Amino acid sequence: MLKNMRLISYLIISIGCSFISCKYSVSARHADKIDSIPGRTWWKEAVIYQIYPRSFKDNDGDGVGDLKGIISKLDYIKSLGVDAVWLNPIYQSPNYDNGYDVSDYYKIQPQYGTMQDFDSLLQGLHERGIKLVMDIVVNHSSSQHDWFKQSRSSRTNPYRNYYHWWNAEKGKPTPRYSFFDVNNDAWKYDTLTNAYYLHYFAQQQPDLNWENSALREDIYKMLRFWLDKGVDGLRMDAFQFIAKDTTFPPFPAGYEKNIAKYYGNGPHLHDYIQEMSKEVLSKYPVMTVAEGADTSPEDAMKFVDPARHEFSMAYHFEGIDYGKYKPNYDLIGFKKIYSYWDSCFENKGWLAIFLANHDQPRMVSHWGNDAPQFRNVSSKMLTTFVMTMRGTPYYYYGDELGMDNIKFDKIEDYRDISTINAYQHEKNTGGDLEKFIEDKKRSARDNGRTPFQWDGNDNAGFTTGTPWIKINSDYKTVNEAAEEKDSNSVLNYFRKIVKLRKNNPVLVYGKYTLLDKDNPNVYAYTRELNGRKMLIVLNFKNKPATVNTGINLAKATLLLDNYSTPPEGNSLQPYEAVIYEL
Ligand code: TEU
Repeated sequence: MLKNMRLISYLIISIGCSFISCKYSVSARHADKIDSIPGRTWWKEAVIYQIYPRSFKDNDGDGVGDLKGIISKLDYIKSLGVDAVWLNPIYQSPNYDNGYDVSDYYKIQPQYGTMQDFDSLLQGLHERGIKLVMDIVVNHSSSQHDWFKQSRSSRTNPYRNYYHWWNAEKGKPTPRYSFFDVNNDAWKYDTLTNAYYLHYFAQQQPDLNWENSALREDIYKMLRFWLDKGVDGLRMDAFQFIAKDTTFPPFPAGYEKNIAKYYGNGPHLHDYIQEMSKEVLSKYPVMTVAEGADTSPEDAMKFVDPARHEFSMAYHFEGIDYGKYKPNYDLIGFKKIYSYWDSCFENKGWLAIFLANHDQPRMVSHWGNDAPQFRNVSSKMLTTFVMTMRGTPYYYYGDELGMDNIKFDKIEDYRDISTINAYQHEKNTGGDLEKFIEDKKRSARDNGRTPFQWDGNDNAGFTTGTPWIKINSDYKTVNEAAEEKDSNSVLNYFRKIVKLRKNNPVLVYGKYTLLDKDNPNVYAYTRELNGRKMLIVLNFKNKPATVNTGINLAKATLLLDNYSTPPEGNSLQPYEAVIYEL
């Protein structure tokens, strides 16, 4: 049945060929011998669409997105052709870090709706053949979680060891850096029991103590609860940090510049993951993706080497952190990173491919060009990159419209605890606040968290109330309704390339080879599988560029181009993206 459906869709694409610039069809003689591919699974072939629930669609007019809002847009999600939705946390939370501070793992955040809404959402997705990936945040909980309330109440409380405490009579604990703390101090003194507790993130996010087997059992129980509901995937938040050396040895000066190295991969990390896998994950047909395997390919491989029975895939941060939001990053270095990581995972293991998520500024502003004349074309070019690399594409809501950074010019507009506390830190330490605000226009997480732009009406059709965060003023032109009507829109390009990827396993499993590696403007590579070969050329610059792949294109078939006129020879227009079948 599945095979027939694949064949039918293959034929439809071969015959109908509805690409914008599709000059020729994908020839049936090149049909990939997909059944002979070892290790095939749905999550390698999937395109995963990430929804930030606070900002997707508000159904009840309180200015905050909700589950009913998502339910009302299920047909839109289906129309994208994506296979799975990853939802950022929707559990009960006081929302200091927008849901990444969970106060009850078994309840739905009331602003988002009820458990019944959740069940309807899951059912609605499944009815449309779309899977659901939940965010699992267990490096820390909220300080309002009952475990923490108990833990802090007395030194002898049974939940005391659910968290990391340092009794003050031992003196001050060895310094640990906190990502979101105003003073960057990860130890918070609590008078109640004269002790410090550890929080790698905000004060309101105390770190859970994975060294305690009772805590681990509670986490496994919680995972079973969601998996029993039929959830298909789990995104394991900040997972490289869960295991700690509880003697808290001192780190060398400057350790905070490489947190992953010192905090990541603590003792027993992989024992815990293997235990979790044995107790829970192996008993369900579930996909798992580890966030933050961000030290080295060797460390990342430990999470996903199939022989180790840990997670399905991981995402690395070396690509996303590259250049740290500098206006002009060096493309040669960018290519080197992606090529190196691909080579390390060529024979086993699997990676995610992404250029944006809720912790990042908008893809087009960060990696492309959001000036009006380049926004569309560079969005499409970046989308082409994500959809033609080896690895599972994770695609962030709104990028399919070409949504860009909002670039707030005052701190009062920000909602993100990391930006607000960093600003306060800057202020307290006499930093340059103007520069801070300028930098944040490029780098702040809130740039990527503004409401989805559904139409050109009030509040972009996101809410009838007052939105929890400002809406990007470009919504009059950049919105779903307008882009639906334009066959040349970023949105319709996204749909086409999703289809192209899904109908051509060479783009999923094919060997990746970098070409013209020293070209500072163009990223060119081939993907090859079972006699099929595709060439992808991407001009990452705002000016014309040439590429030298050494491939004679006379017999090549142009499959997709983000310009309406095909490239002439080896010349590419600004941000041009072309896919050929060779
Ligand atoms: O992020 C974990 C993580 O590694 C962050 O330090 C990330 O590098 C940082 O947010 C960049 O500014 C996860 C979530 O994705 C993030 O939204 C949460 O705030 C964080 O965990 C705490 O739960």
